Amino acid sequence: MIPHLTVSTRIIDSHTGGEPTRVVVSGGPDVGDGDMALRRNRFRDLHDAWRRAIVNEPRGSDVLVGALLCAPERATSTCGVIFFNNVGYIGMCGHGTIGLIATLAYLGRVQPGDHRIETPVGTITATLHADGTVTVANVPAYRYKTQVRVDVPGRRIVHGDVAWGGNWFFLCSDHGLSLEAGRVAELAAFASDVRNALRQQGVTGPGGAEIDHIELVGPAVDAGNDARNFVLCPGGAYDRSPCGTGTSAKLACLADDGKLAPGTAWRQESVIGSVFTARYLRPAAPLAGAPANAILPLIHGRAHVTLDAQMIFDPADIFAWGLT
Ligand code: PYC
Repeated sequence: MIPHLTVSTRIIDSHTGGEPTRVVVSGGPDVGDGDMALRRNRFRDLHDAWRRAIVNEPRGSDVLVGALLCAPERATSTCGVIFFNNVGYIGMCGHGTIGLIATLAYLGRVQPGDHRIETPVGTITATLHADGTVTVANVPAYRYKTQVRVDVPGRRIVHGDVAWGGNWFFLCSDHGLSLEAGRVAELAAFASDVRNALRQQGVTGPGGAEIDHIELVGPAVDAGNDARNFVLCPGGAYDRSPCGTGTSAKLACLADDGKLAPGTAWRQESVIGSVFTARYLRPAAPLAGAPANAILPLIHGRAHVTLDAQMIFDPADIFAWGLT
């Protein structure tokens, strides 16, 4: 028999509206204690090979979002989580949180009800409903800049809003493209050019924060929905789901423009036609650390578990720790 070094790392995959999440439920890197931002930094600085081993080829793919399940810092939280992808770490992940709760429900570790989850960008609440769907009360979202003009070399001049929904987004509707599943390569190439133009032209979030998600916005295909999006993720893959943090950013822009009232449902369709139903609340009092126009987004969707597996590290496999 070929000798295997098995590190007993258990991973559970799910998908949320077509977008996969791989939760490391045990045997992952030891990122110590402290808040999730601190643990994320340790993960990044000391254990980045684990990220590649978990989500990159040959075990994973560019599309996978990884989630390291952590013990919470506070007794009032169900757990902590650090989200990562093929190129690095992301602050929050809406589809990933829905996948995480579906995973914990599959393991019998959570029951219907509210669950506080610590993330590197703040504590959120995920509500597991009796029918298996999940509502994520995300971190506060807000629009930072309105209709910024960007000259995309070789393409066109576009305008977009810079908004925070747990990650930084540039939301652009004058892209001139049709948001169809059959055109994702064209959409990704365009969105990637927009992201490069933002970098070159110094368009950032506050304090120079990189805008690493590009959201192309367009009309819904299904008449029952409100809008469709195409979201380019930091590593070049596109989000198969409507993107929970991107939908939160969209809600912040709609709220600022007076185009959506608090509590009103917004059905956000992804480029492959999967849907999140979103709403927002206005905070009753100013939120610490958030601007006056911040809103509280609620994202509702469903994930399905697809795989329960153990990672195997073969000492003879030069790619056991993933491709860079
Ligand atoms: O659902 O927030 C999200 C997300 C971010 C990146 C991929 N999905």
